Amino acid sequence: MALAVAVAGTAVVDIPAASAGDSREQQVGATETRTIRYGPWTLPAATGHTHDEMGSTGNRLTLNIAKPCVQCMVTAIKPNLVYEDGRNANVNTGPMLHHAVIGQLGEPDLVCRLGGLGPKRVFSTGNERTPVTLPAGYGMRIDSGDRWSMVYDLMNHAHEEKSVYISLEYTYVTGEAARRLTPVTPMWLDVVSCLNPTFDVPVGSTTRTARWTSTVNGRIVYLKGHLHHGGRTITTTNVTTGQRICAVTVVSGGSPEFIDPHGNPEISSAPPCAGSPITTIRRGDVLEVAAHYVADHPHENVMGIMTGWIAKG
Ligand SMILES: [Cu+2]
Repeated sequence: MALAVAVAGTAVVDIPAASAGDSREQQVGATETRTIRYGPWTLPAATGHTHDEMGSTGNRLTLNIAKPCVQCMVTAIKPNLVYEDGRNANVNTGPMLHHAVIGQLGEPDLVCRLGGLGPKRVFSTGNERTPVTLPAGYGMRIDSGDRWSMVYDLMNHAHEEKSVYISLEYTYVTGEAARRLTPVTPMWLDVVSCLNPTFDVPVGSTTRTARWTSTVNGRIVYLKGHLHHGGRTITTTNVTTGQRICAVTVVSGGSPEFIDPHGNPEISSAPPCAGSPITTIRRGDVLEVAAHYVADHPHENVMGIMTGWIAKG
C-alpha cells in the first residue's frame, strides 16, 4: 500500500514538474504515425434516389480489430473512407461513411453506465471525418489487454456496388514520452440514450436535448460533434455554471466530394473544440447537449452526439 501511494505520489508530482516545453520535446521525439485499413467491405448498389433506396450495409459489428500500438498513448486520429488504390471514397462517387464506432465490450464507459458493462466508446466518426488532434501533453492510453471492436454502417449513393476500407491514421507515442502525457478518458454525450442514439425529426426546426450529471472532476480537452443530414448545430453547456462549453456548427457540401451525383450535399465538416483545457467540470455538474435540426423533409434515425476526451482528477 505504501508503495502504491509513493508511486501515485511520484506520478502526480512528475507530470507538472516536467515543463510543458520538456514534455512536448519528448512527445515529438517518440511520435509515430500508423494507418490501419479496416475492410474491405462491399457496399450494395443504390436502387433509387431517396435515403431509403441508398445501398447500405446496416449496422455491423467486427470483433477484435487491429489497434495501432500497445502500452502507448494515442494523440491524434484521422479517419477516412478509401478505395483499394487509396483514393478517397465519398458521396460524389457513391460511398458514405455513415458511422463507425470503436468500443471496448465489457469495459465501463464514463457516461453509459449500464452496470459498468460499457461498451466503453473509444472513438467514433461519421462522413464528416473530423480529424482529431488532442492538445499537446495529453494522450489516450492503449494497454496490451485492450480489445477493440468496431460497429460500422456504410451507405452507397451510386447505382453500382462499391468496395471500400475505413482508414484510420493514428499518431501515438510510446515509452518514456508516453508516460509523461496526461491520460484522457473518452466521453460520449448524446441527445437520446447510450444504446440507441437515434431519433426522428419532422419537417421544420427541431432541438433535442439531454442531460448528464458528471460523476467525475476533470478537464475536458476536446469535443467534436456528429449530426446527420438536416443537422445545423450541436452544443454542450454546463447548466450548473451556465458556461457554454462547446458549440459546433456543421458545414454541408463544403467541397465537391461531399455532393452526391444527384446534387445532394452531405455534411462536409464539423469544426471541433480543443483546449488545454476547454473547461473544468466537477462531480455533480449537469451538462446539457443540444442538437438542432432544420429539415426540409422528415428524417428518420438521425443522431446528435458530442464526443471528446476528459483528463480526470
Ligand atoms: Cu450517425
